[in-house]
Amino acid sequence: MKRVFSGVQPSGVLTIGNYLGAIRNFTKLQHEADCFFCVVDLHALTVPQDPAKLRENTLNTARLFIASGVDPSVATIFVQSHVPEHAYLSWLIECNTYFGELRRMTQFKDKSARHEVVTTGLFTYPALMAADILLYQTDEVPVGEDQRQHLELTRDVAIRMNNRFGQLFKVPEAYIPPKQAGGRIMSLQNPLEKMSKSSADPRSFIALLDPPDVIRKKIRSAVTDSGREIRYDPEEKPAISNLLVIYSLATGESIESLEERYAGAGYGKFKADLAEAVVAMLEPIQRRFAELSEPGVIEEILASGAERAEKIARETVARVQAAMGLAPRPQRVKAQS
Ligand code: AQP
Repeated sequence: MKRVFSGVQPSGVLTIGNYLGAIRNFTKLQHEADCFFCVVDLHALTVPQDPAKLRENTLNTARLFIASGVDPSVATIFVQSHVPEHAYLSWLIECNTYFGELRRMTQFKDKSARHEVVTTGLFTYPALMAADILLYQTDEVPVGEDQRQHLELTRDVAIRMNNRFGQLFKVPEAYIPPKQAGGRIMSLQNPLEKMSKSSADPRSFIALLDPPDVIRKKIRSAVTDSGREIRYDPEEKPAISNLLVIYSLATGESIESLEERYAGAGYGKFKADLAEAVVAMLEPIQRRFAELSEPGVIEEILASGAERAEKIARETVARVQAAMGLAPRPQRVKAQS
């Protein structure tokens, strides 16, 4: 059975971008692969976080996986920092990754431009992501388009280390939906930027836990393009194209059919109907999320997920340690006096 790994940062409340780009695909893949879905809290630390909020977002991200349809009796759900091998393998990978490779990463360029203080963790983030994936001998990684470059780097480093030290890792493939299928959902306030859960402007994203009235308000105030025509044309009409993609994914109706149905209708009617479609898509997720908030439920799932993940992670780390020449830790033979 093929193995799948994907991670989501608890750097805020998940958005419909995270859901349509990645998590919705988790629910499909879980029935055909051995899946590991991880809340990557160590990645979130690469930019400043409020500790109490980070703890809350970590548990809520795991709850949202399940509320979105990931079944913990089928897939392994766990928190990255509960399996210390992630940070350990990251160091071994950093020692095989080149400065120039990391400097080329566009996510580093974007995020470092947005923060006054830039940590080395933000710079080496792709090495930790490579460790996450390679620890589990992963075949496939379901992610949004923004992670393509990091995936390419993961593959390059895996091939390099396999050539140098012998077969250590499976070389993973990316599983990225095309743009029209949710691979890149854009901000509601600037359709040239992707939707992000940590954006300073909450009107730019729809969080999976936004109440219906907030969703309606955010969609009403979403920017539109000049003209009144509702047409999919990402070059000329990036804002409406983004809203059409969201509408199509929320309802299953094709973009062509939506274009026909709203020909001449104007933006007001289109946005009002879109808002109801998004409210309806999120209603079952929000209902299940509330049920999962009972104390102890998510903790039990995460404890068993970490146990399962740890077993595989330890096997990979032991293999890499030996191949790279790290001396095994000796066992004491003499009894202590
Ligand atoms: N706008 C998006 N459209 C489609 N997919 C997206 N993803 C993120 N944004 C979009 C995918 O969601 C998964 C989890 O992402 P992440 O939490 O690891 O970090 P990110 O890619 O940096 O997502 P955010 O929401 O923009 O987080 P912040 O604001 O903290 O940087 C990934 O598979 C990602 O591709």
